[in-house]
Amino acid sequence: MTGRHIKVFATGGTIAGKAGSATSRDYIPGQIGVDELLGEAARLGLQATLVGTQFASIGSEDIGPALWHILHDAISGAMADDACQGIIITHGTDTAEETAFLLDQTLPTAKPVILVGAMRPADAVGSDGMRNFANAVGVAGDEQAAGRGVLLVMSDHIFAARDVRKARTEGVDAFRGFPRGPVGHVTPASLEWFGPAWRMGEAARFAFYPDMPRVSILYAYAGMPGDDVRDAVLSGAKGLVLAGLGQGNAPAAVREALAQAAASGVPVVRASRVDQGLVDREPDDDENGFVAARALGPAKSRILLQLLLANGITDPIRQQEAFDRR
Ligand code: DAS
Repeated sequence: MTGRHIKVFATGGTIAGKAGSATSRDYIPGQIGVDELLGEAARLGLQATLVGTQFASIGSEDIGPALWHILHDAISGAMADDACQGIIITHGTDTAEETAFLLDQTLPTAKPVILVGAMRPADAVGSDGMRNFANAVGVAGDEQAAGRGVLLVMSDHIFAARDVRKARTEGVDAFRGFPRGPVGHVTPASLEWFGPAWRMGEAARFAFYPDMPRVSILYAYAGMPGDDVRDAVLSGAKGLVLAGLGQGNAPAAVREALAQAAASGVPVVRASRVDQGLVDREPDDDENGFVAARALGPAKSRILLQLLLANGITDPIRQQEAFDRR
């Protein structure tokens, strides 16, 4: 292969999964090594030189701080390597949005960093893995992919890390962007951006720390007691994200307990358990010391609050600015 020099960091997931049958419902993620994946890709005649490293062979439900640390170090090294023009991370889809957003906030935007996965294992009929991978190679090798932060490529769509959410449990078209939809469209034969790069030349927004403070997500429900909040604080949460009802609401007892937590120095972010829609600030937030998640869902709100705390940003006004930012 010739063309742009791209590093491929493999972590497992369904894109590397095998069922042992084209029609089986069950499969094991992380069965195909990066060498086999790149061997398959070589047969497609992609215009890129791909160099792979296997960092893990796991489902993304098991990805967390230890692997994030390894990935962050490796990508930082690739960013500093003049010979490398783009980086692809193969990843399970379940937590892809969290890894993408964490890297997005802690890396400069100088080179394309692309996450890619699949909803169907490699040996399933109609498998989406190799097409998604070929698309990711096209995006990672495109100069215009820089300056957009970390991107996720799935089902011919290119999403920005801040927008993207897994919105379906099955089917190849499982991801959505909110508040923006896809920022581009890609096929193995074409690539179209829907607008110019919006983060050109940006430095990392936050320093990466392997050990970040514990932040718990509290999923709100009808009849939720304030004890759910107090239990989380007692068990060591240093910050709380409410996956609230509607626009970040909760029963009065929960709001009271959250206000007490915020007053005692445990910051509280109000997000929503609803898949789409903004959670804006409301008048009580000033009094209660709450932060509104705006367009971020609970999972990414948790990561942003961890980053803020790890970087020593404890003032709710500054925290709100980080949630307001695009
Ligand atoms: N096994 C899940 C994961 O690794 C599903 C997937 O990859 O699509 O996230």
